[in-house]
Amino acid sequence: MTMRIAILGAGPSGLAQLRAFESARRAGAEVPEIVCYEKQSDLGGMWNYTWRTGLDAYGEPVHGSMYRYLWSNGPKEALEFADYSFEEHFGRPIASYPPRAVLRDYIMGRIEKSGVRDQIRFNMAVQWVDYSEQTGRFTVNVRDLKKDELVSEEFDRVIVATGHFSTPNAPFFEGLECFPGRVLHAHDFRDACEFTGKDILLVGSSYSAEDIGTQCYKYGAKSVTFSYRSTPMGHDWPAAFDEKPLLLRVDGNTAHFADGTSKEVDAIVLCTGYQHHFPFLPDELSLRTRNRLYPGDIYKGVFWIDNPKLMYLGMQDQYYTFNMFDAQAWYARDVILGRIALPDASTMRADSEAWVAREEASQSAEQDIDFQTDYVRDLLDVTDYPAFDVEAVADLFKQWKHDKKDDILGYRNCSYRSVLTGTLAPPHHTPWMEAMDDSLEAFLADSLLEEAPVRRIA
Ligand code: FAD
Ligand code: NA7
Repeated sequence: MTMRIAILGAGPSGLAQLRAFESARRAGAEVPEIVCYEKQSDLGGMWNYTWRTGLDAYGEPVHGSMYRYLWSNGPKEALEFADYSFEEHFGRPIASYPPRAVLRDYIMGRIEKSGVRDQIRFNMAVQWVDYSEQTGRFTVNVRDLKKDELVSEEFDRVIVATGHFSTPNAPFFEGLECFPGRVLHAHDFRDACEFTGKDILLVGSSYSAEDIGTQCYKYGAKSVTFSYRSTPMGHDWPAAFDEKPLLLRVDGNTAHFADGTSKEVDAIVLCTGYQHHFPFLPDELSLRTRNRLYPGDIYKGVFWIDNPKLMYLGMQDQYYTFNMFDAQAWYARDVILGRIALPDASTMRADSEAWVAREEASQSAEQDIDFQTDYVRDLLDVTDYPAFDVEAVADLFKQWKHDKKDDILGYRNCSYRSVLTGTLAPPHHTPWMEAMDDSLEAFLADSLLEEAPVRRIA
């Protein structure tokens, strides 16, 4: 009987897995039967924008956390698929920090080219996964949202690719329940224009706080106050920005901070991160972790050690994204195809613990980047994923960190060199702070015609 594989989710990670098998099939391998379940009506995962918040049209939790006017927060050269360059997709070089619609188009392009769309069942929300010790197989129970019907199928392997930036971590602060303005989590943030002319408070000091705060400023917020728990971002902020220690309580419109200071604010955005949340998995199969570079209990960052027939993709905190998901997917594929043998459980656990210990010893962002680079390299070395210079990508990330430090509102105007094609990205025709239209058409218009100076060359 042909082996059957279920992929849960058709975001960049699930798509990487489909693409990995397709490339083996085209090279002549016999591949298993694959079914990818996706609860949205299209592929692309987080890169699909939805205006909805809360529940979707079928009563399922809305997956999307992306918002209007979102531009890539890292250089596109650092996430480029090694088997499909940006130049191949767009037919010419494009600037380094594209808006969401452009990255979505790129993700779509590779999938349309590889012809795997018919393996995805859309509007199918995975409800529950069981593993039977007797049969050695999984039963995957899925709600067909359009028909409002529960269907069950059996599989030999399950690959969880449902993402982990969708279920809010939303702490409580005294007085929030009586705050007279809007209180929302970053997951529900959609449009910065809502906060034009307002004083806003963002709790958190990581990517969401930084990006939502700068974006609200770009679209006219009067002031932006960040509240950090551990460390401030420490950028050279313009006068409208302020960084305060942890929020202690809210009294009417007044936010009180741990240093005894206070500030009147109109709205509060909790940029306090996300939970790894797998309501469709039993306890014994469920990954429990905070957002970190190397979650424990999974070998090679992929295989559930207690039952490696279950795999997870993309569960790490991410410098690397699309190409790391590819590296994981190619490795998972080769284990499934019997090309790579897994060691016994104690060896897998010892290996995973050594990575976790190394992550914990890391003391800087540069060391974190080197750590994830080594992880990606470790996976790439044993598969036929097209070779690319991961160490050069690490240099791009380090350059990006410096560029952000130099100019938090201007780093997206920088250009970087593709490690695949060697092409230095052209500058965008409009500086990011002035680029109000985030459509694909606006981004691509004239992008080759303007000869603005390149501010930095990686
Ligand atoms: P996702 O993209 O989240 O896809 C998971 C898929 O699983 C979704 O399609 C979802 O509908 C589906 N799913 C979930 N539950 C079920 C279920 N029960 N049944 C069926 N299907 C299900 N990365 C970058 O590289 N650059 C950026 O600029 C960037 N910006 C970001 C900004 C925001 C606000 C966020 C939240 C993330 C950002 N990321 C960025 C990271 C982003 O998460 C990854 O690029 C990528 O989308 C992760 O892919 P994934 O497939 O692992 O997860
Ligand atoms: P992250 O990167 O996981 O960061 C979460 C932030 O929230 C971080 O600054 C945390 O502070 C802070 N946090 C978490 N819990 C609390 C509480 N209880 N009180 C105060 N502050 C808290 O999530 P992001 O949403 O920023 O980024 C996730 C992805 O979305 C990322 O890939 C982006 O590209 C978009 P800490 O530093 O731990 O003290």
